[in-house]
Amino acid sequence: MRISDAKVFVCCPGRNFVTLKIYTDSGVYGLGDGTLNGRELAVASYLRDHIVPCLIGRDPSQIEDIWQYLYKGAYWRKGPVTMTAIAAVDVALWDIKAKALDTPLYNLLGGKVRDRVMVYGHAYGTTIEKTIEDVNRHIESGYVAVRAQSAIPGLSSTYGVTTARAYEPAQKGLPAEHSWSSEKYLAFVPTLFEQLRTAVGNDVHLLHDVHHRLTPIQAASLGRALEPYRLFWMEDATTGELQEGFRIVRQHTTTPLAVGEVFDTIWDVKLLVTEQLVDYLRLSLRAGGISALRKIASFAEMYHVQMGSHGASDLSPVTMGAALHFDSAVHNVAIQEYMPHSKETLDVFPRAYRFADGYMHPAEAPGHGVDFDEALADKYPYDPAYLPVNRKLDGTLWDW
Ligand code: EZ4
Ligand code: CO
Repeated sequence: MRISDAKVFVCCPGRNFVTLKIYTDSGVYGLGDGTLNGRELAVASYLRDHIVPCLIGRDPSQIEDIWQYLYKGAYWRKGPVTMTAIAAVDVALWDIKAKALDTPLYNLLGGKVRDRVMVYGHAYGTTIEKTIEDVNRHIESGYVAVRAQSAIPGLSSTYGVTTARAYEPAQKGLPAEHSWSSEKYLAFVPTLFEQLRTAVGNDVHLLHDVHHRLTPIQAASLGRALEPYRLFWMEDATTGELQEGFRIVRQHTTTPLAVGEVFDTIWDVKLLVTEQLVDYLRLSLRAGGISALRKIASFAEMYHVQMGSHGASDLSPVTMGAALHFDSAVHNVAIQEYMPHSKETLDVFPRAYRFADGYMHPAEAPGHGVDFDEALADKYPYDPAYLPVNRKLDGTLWDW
């Protein structure tokens, strides 16, 4: 079998997605997701202009060799654009191999180690009361794990909180500006979780995302203050570029720590894993695809670190569909983030995975089980949108 062609599609069924379709001379095709929220066209060009010409004529069964060829062969390694583009190719090739062998993708990864994949949903509210109501709504619809974010009193906007029915991190047009105060945030969040834990009891996993907005010592202090409420994890408590920063957080708190949705390679987690500074890695298939994430998971497994992949709705259903095969087959996967896609998005990506009672079930169809309706996608042209930036109250650009 040979790769005969590959095409890149950019569409916006409610939000922007980049989709790679690899065709073979046997008629089997594979689909990969090349979406990098807010930087979509950079990946589309990387794929179209630099990768697709190198793929034509190759044997699609040689997934590892093609991965190495694209990673090492570029000379310029790592980085979100490169790794997202490699991920799109890698996932499409795994899809082709599983379809060619007429089996669900999880079978090629060692087979199922669990019946279903625990997911966590996103609850949010403009007040503590509304946040508790939203967490309860999630519990009523079956979720066993819920992330809770609440507007911070005294701040005009908070990332992760909206009054809209569905939360979308990117906004049309140029980047919005949010305001930030670590002091107001630190004074508020323990009260949120105190009331939340009292309201929902002990049977549900509660999670929280700090979005990298605290310094290591502030993160340490928040982790300690949240200990009585027994979080499943505190996510992105501080920025991850300096892996040593997590030593400070870890030294001071037993609240479990998760990090990594913005990481691209195994190198980004080396110290975090070998020093056991975090409990969960949040890299998604965007970080180099199934071939890369398997290695990261095996490395983490040696150090009692588990996986809990990023699963926001700005990754396309192709990533979710493929991730569920990875999640079903990899032993040290603990949980998967799940932000449901809009109806417009789901119509463009017919799929065979499903959500039931707080858990996701991978497709049982051959491949990863997610398809792409090109004609429908054509009706939704690219529409620029950006993630917001975040400034402290004095105007200093801050982390998020
Ligand atoms: O901010 O996917 O844990 N989930 C998150 C997401 C990310 C977005 C960025 O594109 O933090 O909402
Ligand atoms: Co996050």
